[in-house]
Amino acid sequence: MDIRTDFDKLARKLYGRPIHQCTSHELYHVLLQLTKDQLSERKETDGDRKVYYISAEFLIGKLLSNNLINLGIYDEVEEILKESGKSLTEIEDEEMEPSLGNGGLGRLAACFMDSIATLGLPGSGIGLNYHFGLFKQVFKDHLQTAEKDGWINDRCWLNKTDVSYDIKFGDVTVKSRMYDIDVAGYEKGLNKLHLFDVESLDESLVKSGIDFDKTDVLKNLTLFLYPDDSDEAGNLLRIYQQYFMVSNGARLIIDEMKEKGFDLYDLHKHVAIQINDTHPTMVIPELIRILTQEEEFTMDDAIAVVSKTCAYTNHTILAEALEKWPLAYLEKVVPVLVPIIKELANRIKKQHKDQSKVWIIDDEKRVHMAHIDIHYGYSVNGVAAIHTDILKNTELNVFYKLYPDKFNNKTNGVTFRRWLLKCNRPLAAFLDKTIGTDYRKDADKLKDLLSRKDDAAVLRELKEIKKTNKEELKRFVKAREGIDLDTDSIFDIQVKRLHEYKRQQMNALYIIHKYLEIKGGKIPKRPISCIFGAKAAPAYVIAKDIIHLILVLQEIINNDPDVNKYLKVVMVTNYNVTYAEKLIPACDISEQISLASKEASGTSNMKFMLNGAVTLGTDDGANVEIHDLVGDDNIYIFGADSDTVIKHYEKADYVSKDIYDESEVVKEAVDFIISPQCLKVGNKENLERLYKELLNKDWFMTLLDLEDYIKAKDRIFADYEDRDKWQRMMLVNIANAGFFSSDRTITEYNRDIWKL
Ligand code: 26Q
Repeated sequence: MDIRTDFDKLARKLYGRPIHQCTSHELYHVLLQLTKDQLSERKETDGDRKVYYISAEFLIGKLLSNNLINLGIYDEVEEILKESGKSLTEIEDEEMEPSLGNGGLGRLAACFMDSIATLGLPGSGIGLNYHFGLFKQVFKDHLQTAEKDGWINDRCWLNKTDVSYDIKFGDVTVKSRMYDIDVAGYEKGLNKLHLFDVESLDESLVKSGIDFDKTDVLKNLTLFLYPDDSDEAGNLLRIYQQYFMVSNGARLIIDEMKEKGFDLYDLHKHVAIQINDTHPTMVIPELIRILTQEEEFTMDDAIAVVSKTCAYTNHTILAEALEKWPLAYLEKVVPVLVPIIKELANRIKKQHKDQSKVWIIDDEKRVHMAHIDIHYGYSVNGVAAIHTDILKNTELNVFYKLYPDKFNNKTNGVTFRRWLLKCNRPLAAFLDKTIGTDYRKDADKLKDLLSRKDDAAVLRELKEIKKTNKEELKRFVKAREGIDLDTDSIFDIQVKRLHEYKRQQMNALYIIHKYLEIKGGKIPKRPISCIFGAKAAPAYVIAKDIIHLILVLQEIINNDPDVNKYLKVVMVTNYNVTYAEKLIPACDISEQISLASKEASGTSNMKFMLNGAVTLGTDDGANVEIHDLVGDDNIYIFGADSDTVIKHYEKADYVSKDIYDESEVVKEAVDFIISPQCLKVGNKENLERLYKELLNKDWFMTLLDLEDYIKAKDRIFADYEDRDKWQRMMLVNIANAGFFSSDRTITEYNRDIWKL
């Protein structure tokens, strides 16, 4: 097949013009069609045993470039466009980003789909077709505001199917429709992401911002990703969404079993269902319900089969993030599941009479979704070594004692197609030239780079690539934010959801410290650019206050002529996958500073490492494994370790005010939050609330690690000046990143859990 001919033919067919006369907008449409045609020529990977990855989030990001890479036609298309005076980057700007996820968990699901396809495994994703993904973030008066972020139009990747089900809720029956997105593997393989939608949806319900009438599920069920869960209506809608997702999924799975002529008693032999966090947990009672009520299974048989089919992944130890739904909510939304859930709960209660910690329904009549997964699933996995250890030894210890064999670790990974080949073309080209192209399919081959760690030419080239990527980011940030970055400065980047445990506030306190130092005449050797990207949940008050503080600092520092030559602060607007693809390749210092024990894994830490940034982090999540791989000399670790932190929580002996009183450095930084300078630019209410939070509560122990953080950060900035040493650190990080390929992760899921 000849891409050039097809491309040109399609342009003439759709627009009556050759490629060079089409606009970028038109060319996007042509390329979308061309790519869809190419995808339709691949046969879906099939087999007698298949995994269904059910997830409330698939943060897929833009797909055009990624598909071109995986289809092996990226270079050719780029060349053809170049000849017509166009660039693929320009055309990519025309694509809307589907933000169908909040952060790590959703992006992980997208990386996993890419790897499942690439490894040639039979598997489908099952999720929801939100019409508006995560809100679009806009800053007004140094505060975050939220707007709707639509992505569905006649030029998107969705393909309508003829699969449709009637989904019955307590009060209403909703007709579903399945849409598919093709997921191409690298060079070969094709799998499907099935996204279920509501036929009767009404987008016009959304008035201003992200507010909408939450009462009529027929019209709003798939309108938004996780609507506000701060009120009862929001919580109920979330349960409607979850049941809608799993009921459609369960029906699809059973239909596919029947179509292939398999006996439903053999469900566990042909199907593995991976439950991504507790959001899809209701698939367990729903399958049991269908088997007992529609397929004449006994309760014992249904439970036995389903328990051998479902596997659960845990992504957090934060108690507040573990779903516990009031039984009354379930009675209202899904009354048909309640008798099943009660039956499942009773069996456990009978077996473990005096161990109420493992019960499914607690004294307050709340249903612990994770407990359903653990008792009635065959595998429980954490997402990084330390996280799984904490689950086993602390958080889920009672369950671990009951079912030691169910527990296993699967350290997260990221797809190198998007997070290297696509987002960092210069680095990929350099690797091709230096170690050959084998690493593209076998990420461990990146280790071959280690033999070149003293090769001056290689190190110089790495430095130049970083510089090129910084220039690229500089252009992007200038266009988006109107802020000038100095590409000779150190790019210090923290991008992730805003959460107190991730401690963006600690980074902000460092910036205050540095600002005051510079004001006092202590000038850094090299300018520093502190870059943030983060969205706060609309109902998370303190998180929004932290964004406010960072925006206030941005205003003060960037406009202070004494300081802005040496220090800049940028909080990028609407951080998303597209922005990540620009930021990560340009980064020098990767900020991974969560309170030890709290970040289950992190995945941006892996992407940064792969792109030649050096980690500044706590021994938490996958940082621990990065540390093991690169050794003490190629990472900067600071702060209290997880055992110390866990002990503080057990003893309840952490008092932030004591640290504030004892340390002049800490006091000075914290006080600045409510200084006249900040209050002149920002709001008293937001700044005072944050100040008081840090002094009187500081649940995630910011002040505990602040001094050590300042020391580590000054050390890393000093080391940056030894340019040879720094470039060698970059190289060692890239060379050791192979372990974090999601191909490795999926190979392990398959070896230990799915056995496809
Ligand atoms: C729960 C109840 C009600 C409303 C919302 C939620 C909810 C929504 C999203 C709970 C959790 C999430 C997302 C969690 C998440 O992204 N966790 C991250 O998962 C990554 C992949 O495993 C890890 O790398 C991160 O450490 C973890 O924070």
